[in-house]
Amino acid sequence: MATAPSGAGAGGAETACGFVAIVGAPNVGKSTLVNALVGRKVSIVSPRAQTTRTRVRGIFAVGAAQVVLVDTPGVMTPKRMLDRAMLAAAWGSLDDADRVLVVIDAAKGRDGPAERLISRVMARRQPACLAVNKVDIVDKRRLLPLIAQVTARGPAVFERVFLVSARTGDGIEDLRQYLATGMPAGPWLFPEDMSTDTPEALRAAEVTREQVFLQLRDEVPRSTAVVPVAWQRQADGALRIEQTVYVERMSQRPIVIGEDGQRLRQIGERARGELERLFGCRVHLFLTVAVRRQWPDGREAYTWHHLDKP
Ligand SMILES: Nc1nc2c(ncn2[C@@H]2O[C@H](COP(=O)(O)OP(=O)(O)OP(=O)(O)O)[C@@H](O)[C@H]2O)c(=O)[nH]1
Ligand SMILES: [Mg+2]
Repeated sequence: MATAPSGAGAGGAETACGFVAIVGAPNVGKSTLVNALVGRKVSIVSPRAQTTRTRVRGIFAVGAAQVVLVDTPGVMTPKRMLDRAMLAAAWGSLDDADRVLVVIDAAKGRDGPAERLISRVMARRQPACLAVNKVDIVDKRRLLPLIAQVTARGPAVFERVFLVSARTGDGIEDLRQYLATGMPAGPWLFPEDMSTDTPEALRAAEVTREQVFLQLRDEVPRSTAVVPVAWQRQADGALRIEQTVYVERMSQRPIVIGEDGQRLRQIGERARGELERLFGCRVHLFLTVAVRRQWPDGREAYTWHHLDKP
């Protein structure tokens, strides 16, 4: 029988721990779902596709079972080197996974991208389940035909199908319980109070990147990056955080900065508010906007925030 690190596992029961890889097309709500399952925001969310760039782990426990969710970039046809790195991150996550959770958008059903994804997952013959997300935006009368459609290839495709709304929380508890029950016996890999293993400086940079996407939408390319520069705890307990927002072209710099610096101030203000909630202290955030040419095809662009396995 496996032993848990001290504090892990409830009531002395045999502990379990495992990885669940979350895969799906861009924008189906994978990161929102991870946040809903964890109960905290660990992965950033935006209305535009390809928000998640690397694997992001979200951790939760039910009873004696710890579940490590691996949020991944949306699976798409690669066009640039950044895409290929993102794709490798998505598919690579399946190698370590005890279970795969495929996510599709209820409004789209099994469209072309979903179909291709499901075929690839099936070919791997790993235990997989399906979450049909965003059921809140679908007419209830369409749900039954939708289940029939998604399970059309026979019961062997997915062990279970869940209809969920990561936004409203509908169906999330069932999915949590199910994922926890399927974890293999073994010690917990992370401390009980840990909800992600992303280092704080990177989480902070992601919060700013989320604001860039939320406020500028398609005005800046999705390759726009935010990089941590400095991180300092001050004597009064406040955090002093410096970050650089990298855009691809000189012409995009004024878009991020805005007239009289208005846009950048807005981005900084909102990010700061979120960071203060996240870290529970006062935050002083300093943002610089810089241009990095050839970003999308330069390796440097994404290797800096690649997270190693624990
Ligand atoms: N109505 C509704 N919207 C949702 C739901 N889940 C996510 N969304 C929205 O869908 C959009 C994309 O959500 P994300 O969680 O960033 O999607 P993702 O699959 O992680 O996207 P990528 O990281 O780009 O692959 C955001 O605007 C979310 O607010 C849901 O259950 N219902
Ligand atoms: Mg995402």
